[in-house]
Amino acid sequence: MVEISFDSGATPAMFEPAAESMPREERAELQGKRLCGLVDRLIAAGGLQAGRLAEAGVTSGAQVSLDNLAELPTTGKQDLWDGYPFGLLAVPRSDVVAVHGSSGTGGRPTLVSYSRGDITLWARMCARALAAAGAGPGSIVHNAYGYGLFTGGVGIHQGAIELGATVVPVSGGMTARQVTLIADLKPDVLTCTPSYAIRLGEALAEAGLTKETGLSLKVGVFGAEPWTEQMRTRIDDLLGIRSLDIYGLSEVIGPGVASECVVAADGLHVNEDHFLVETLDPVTGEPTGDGMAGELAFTTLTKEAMPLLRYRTGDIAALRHGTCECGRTLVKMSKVTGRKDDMLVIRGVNVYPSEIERVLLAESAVAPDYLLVIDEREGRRDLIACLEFGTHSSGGSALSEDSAREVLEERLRETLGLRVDVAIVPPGSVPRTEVGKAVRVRRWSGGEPPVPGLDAS
Ligand code: DLL
Repeated sequence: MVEISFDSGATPAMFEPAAESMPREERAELQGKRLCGLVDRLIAAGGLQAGRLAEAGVTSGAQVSLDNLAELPTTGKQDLWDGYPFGLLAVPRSDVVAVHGSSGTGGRPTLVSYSRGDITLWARMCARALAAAGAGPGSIVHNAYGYGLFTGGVGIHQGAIELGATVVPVSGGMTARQVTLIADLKPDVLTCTPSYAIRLGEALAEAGLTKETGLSLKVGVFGAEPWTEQMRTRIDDLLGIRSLDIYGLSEVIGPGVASECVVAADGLHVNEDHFLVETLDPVTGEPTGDGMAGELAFTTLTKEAMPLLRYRTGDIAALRHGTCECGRTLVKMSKVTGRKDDMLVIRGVNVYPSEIERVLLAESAVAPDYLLVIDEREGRRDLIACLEFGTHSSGGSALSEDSAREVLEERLRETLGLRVDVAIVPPGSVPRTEVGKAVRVRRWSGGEPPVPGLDAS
């Protein structure tokens, strides 16, 4: 792991130490009070969630507590779609100061409304995340998350300002310009998707900018899409930085729901004083225990415009309580290991793309960009992992292309109990992600292969 030294040489300061290191019992009391207040607000607002609470026999916040949380109704993405565009508001429409969201299926985005208070909360949560990464007043944050409806760019932007850092609002894409700005402004923090961090790392290396030649970056705060520990190692090597994970979703607030600290970097501290978190069995909806993987569900305790009760995210992770070396007492979530709806079923075997990524990127001869192709031509259902070979700068593997293919197919079979064909394609042919979230899986039902160089036979 890359050693990062901070100017002070000490553990980086928390942005809101009283809240982030609050004793667990004290926080539970605060959460309980906020939960009662939220339920009262939802009931007062009327609408879908009030209706569901009434069906569950809840007519006042005084009836609810953390102990009976699991008896309260849940919400889901369908509720947002049904209420599009301004459904689920708990404030007058005129109190909404911004909308953000994510691209949804069927062309309609999932839209989320923010009050002035929500925007302030969001900035504080992102400031917490940047401070946990070691940033502070004076840091320069190169923000290559996309700006727009997507919450990544604007969220980190506001957080950096709240922290007193200098933000460079470069947004995604136009990689050559990003390289120039990094060379000239010498940022210490990079914020973008992990797949774009790889793209940018390659472009910086091509321009001769590496740790050895004076690349200024120390730390990266990467999220918005799933990525594995193996991908983290690749990015750390490529950029000579410490990569940290940040998680969030528009429905809850955007980035800043949870993030890793640079001290431990072994899970994401959930800002649970504002976003009460549970893990639920994805099928039955029953809570799973500490350390058990389940679907993350969040209750937005303090959000004003569009508060949500037990919002089921579809993201799979595990929670772990305890006090971190950094001093935070906030519950930690594991990296997201998959999405309920991303699970591939190949010849009866269930597999998440991240499980395949873990096996592929453990082999240093393989470049970090890959694409999983589901070959559905003429009634087939085969999985092909398309990889580039030998373009990873710190490769160092003695394997030839043919032996790498054999070794990886064998490891995939052993680990997943599934035959995955490995196709080594020419350098540069796996599509790179310049803007937005990486696409790791494509279906191939006929015509041209989704990756040039993939044998169509
Ligand atoms: O992706 C918010 C965000 C922006 C998070 C920048 C981190 C950094 P949405 O576009 O609404 O919001 O997408 C939310 O992205 O439910 C997860 O499936 C996925 N996701 C977000 N962060 C991570 C992460 C933003 N660190 C959806 N690891 C979520 C894995 C992530 N998946």
